[in-house]
Amino acid sequence: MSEKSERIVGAAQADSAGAVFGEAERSAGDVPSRAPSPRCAPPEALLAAFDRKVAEESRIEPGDWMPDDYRKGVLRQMSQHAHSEVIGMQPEGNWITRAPSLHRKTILMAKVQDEAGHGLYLYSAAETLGTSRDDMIAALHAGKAKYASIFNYPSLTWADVGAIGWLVDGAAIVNQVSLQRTSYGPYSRAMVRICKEESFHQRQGYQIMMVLARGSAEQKAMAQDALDRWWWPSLMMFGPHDSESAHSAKSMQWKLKRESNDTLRQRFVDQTVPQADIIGLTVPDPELKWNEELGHYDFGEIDWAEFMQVISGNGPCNRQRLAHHIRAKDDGQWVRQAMHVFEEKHRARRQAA
Ligand code: FAQ
Repeated sequence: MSEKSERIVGAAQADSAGAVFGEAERSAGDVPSRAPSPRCAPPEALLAAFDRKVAEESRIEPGDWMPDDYRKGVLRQMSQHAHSEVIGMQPEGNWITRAPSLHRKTILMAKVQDEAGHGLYLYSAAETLGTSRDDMIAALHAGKAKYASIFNYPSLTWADVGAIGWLVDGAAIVNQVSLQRTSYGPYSRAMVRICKEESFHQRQGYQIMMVLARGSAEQKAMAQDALDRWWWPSLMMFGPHDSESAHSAKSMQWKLKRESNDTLRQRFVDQTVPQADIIGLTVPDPELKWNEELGHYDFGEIDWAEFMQVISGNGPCNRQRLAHHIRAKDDGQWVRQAMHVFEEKHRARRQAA
């Protein structure tokens, strides 16, 4: 653990989660218990207290005792989530200079900035677990930490910006609404705010698609082509089938995950297919069919070989996405240095006064 990480663990343990997101971020029913953890209690008692908190739907807070595997599990998921938000800026960022009007450009810029903000909340929330943002980013750059597979597909046309908002943000919300009840306090509070913004993102994407679908034959074809290319990768966002999901059993037991990959994927399909119908677009799945008995859509099998390729670093844009992130970090190094020097200068002045 780096010196900076150790400082962060110390701060997180000594301080409350309110210091991470501020008191204003908490809802009335979401106030963490501030009773100090009985750190000198025997391990079985600590584990029993942790299990009880999880069972009674209390949030686990940064200063609370938690099993090491839980800490690692939350950190893995939160850091991957943070990386997804930030890498996810690239496909849409690609269209900021080419948006079809000033109005669309300002909306898209605000949306992409929101994603940066989501990354920042999540990195801050993850830092409460005793690692630094620098360490998390180093793991991303070394290929040790993943980010959502969807962002390794190219955004080829303006309709792709619509499809990303409609489908990718749409899938993200379905997942994140359930994560508002995740057991780790800072993560669940970050999700409340993020969901509000993602919901706006989803609508703006759908509205782009609606306008294109109502437009000329060429515009409608562009919208259909975007749906054709983004549909299956959106379904992959929910991860492997429950039967193949390495982390689900533990994560569900800890209430880190509240609903399974397949349950969330089905919910996304059920809510999105009627939206496609309304704007006259066709979901590219010949096996898609309403199942009256189950009250759900049946749908075709995902290409899992493609999914595995993408999450192993071999998707269409994996290398480009990481190279861009590394370049942007290097290019911003002088800004971070200048900020540290400025901070030091002011601290020295305050101390001298
Ligand atoms: N892509 O055992 P499971 C957004 C990996 S935010 C890449 O089922 P788990 C906003 C998984 O990490 C989108 N890797 O894993 C936005 C694990 O590998 P590991 C991000 C994936 O964690 C919109 C292995 O496969 N949202 O889009 C994927 O229980 C527009 C085994 O899988 C979140 O991160 C995948 N799709 O379930 C931004 C939500 N699926 O770690 C910009 C939080 C699985 O052992 C523009 N995360 N893997 O090396 C979660 O809910 C979960 O982590 C899942 C995966 C559901 C993603």
